[in-house]
Amino acid sequence: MLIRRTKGWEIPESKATSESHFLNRRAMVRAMGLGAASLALPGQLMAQDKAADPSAGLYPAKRNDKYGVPTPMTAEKLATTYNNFYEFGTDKSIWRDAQKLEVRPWTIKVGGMVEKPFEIGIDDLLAKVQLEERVYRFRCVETWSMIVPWSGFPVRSLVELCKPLGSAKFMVMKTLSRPSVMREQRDLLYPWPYTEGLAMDEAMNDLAFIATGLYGKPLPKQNGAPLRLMAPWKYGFKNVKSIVSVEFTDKKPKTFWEGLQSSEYGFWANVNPEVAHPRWSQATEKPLGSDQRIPTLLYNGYAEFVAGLYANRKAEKLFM
Ligand SMILES: Nc1nc2c(c(=O)[nH]1)N[C@H]1C(S)=C(S)[C@@H](COP(=O)(O)O)O[C@H]1N2
Ligand SMILES: [Mo]
Repeated sequence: MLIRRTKGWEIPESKATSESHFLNRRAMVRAMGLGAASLALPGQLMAQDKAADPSAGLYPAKRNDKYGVPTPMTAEKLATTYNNFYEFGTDKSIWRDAQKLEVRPWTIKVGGMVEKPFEIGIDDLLAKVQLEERVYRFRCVETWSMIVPWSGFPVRSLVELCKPLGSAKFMVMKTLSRPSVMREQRDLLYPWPYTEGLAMDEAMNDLAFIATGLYGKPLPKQNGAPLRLMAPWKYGFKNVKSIVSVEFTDKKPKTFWEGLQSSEYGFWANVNPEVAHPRWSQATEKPLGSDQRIPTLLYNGYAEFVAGLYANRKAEKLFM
């Protein structure tokens, strides 16, 4: 029954409403029925946030180009006004609703198979890590893609702070529960909170990143402030936003998408152009802002860094 509900993710992006719709500000304002008093542009809203955000001074961070600097960069306005964040709604234009999310104070709870469970505030966490900027390719399972500069720190730095037991096999991350502003969380047919995870060797891989910034500024709320996962060799849905819980376990976690539709979305979710989604091809992708589709790359172009992780996992469904 769940799987028969028609939602945005059930159709490939190419068949969904064209994103130009979301970029026409007048159309957007009209569609949202906003009055003149609330005609703020994304840029203005973000400038206000920056003033209020105690971490604003940490950005921009020094760029690390070790994993390449793919081009062309996606326009900031596109990456920050075309989003998937189902807690706020099932269409791509949730950026404005997401501004209601308060990201201070923000506490991350660390537990499960660790030496000692603890909680840490986001600004204390930011003080303990070395921020850097990485320009990564990003590929949504719906076949749209982007190239954006994330700021943040390696997942490995977070793992080291958490001190998991040697017997832990997976790292599980969950999004905030706050139905008062994350209105879709009132719909109990979804397996909230949004849950994702990595195997420990994936979490320790150089490429696995926690993003806390975007385009040289603190992460916009719609992109998952104040911290979200960024594993660029996997489909976009792995990259859980607005994390409040990090747990270590020896059992493979059941993720949000597996809970919704396990025949189509699995745990590993590595990008592979040769393995089609049950309802559409993954061979090509449409960069945000472009009319032309381009070929999708194995592991989203990051095979040299991550293919080795899967050498002994060939029996698993690595590409869904
Ligand atoms: N909590 C949460 N995290 C999430 C999602 C979501 O709906 N909720 N959507 C995922 C999907 S499907 C994609 S493609 C990316 C989109 O990230 P972006 O909006 O920053 O481009 O976030 C991922 N992380
Ligand atoms: Mo996605």
